[in-house]
Amino acid sequence: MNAVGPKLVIATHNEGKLREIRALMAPFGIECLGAAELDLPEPEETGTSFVANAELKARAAADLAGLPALSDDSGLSVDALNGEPGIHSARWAEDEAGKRDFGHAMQKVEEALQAAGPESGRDAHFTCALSLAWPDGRIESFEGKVFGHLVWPPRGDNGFGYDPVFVPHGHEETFGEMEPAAKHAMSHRAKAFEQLVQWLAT
Ligand code: ITT
Repeated sequence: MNAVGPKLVIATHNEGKLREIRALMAPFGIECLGAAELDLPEPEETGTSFVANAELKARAAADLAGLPALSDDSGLSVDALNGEPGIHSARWAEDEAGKRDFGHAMQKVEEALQAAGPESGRDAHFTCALSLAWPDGRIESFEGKVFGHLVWPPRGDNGFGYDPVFVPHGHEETFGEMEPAAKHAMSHRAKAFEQLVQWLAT
């Protein structure tokens, strides 16, 4: 049995992710500390994959806090845009001053899709890489994906980021319209989390 408790750093500065990871962790009775609570800096994401970026965030937090740390690197990949924004999903939302606006990011994705033309389709998927790092150097990573299509205009105020334009396959509501529990039952984050939990149980 692999163990992480009793305290785990959730190595993210994104409140939407923190809320979802806390909900997924709730049944396990582990005290979750957010990176902001511990005043941890945001490391520069220099990796070229979701897993590489998740690993550098988890490693930095575990080393600084001296506690096990769980990080999340995630994003939206659009088929017609050769997988962009992908690992650059947060950057697509930044204005010239570096402030994030996901209304702006969704608009940019829509404009790029329109430019690609209708024959390119509107298929997209979310990916989530979760990495769990320990202060002693151990690190484990897990990846989950959810496939669907993009709609326009954005719909719903739940979730965060690109949720209002993403409809998972087999559903009609966007992640922004779904109740949080419905998103947690099928999301990229939930799928990565399932693998993490299975690994913890081995
Ligand atoms: P941390 O690095 O501090 O965790 P971040 O927001 O910078 O926070 P990422 O680099 O992983 O995180 O950026 C991924 C972006 O992709 C994120 O800002 C979201 O807007 C978007 N994203 C990730 N998961 C999402 C989800 O479940 N629903 C909607 N958008 C999501």
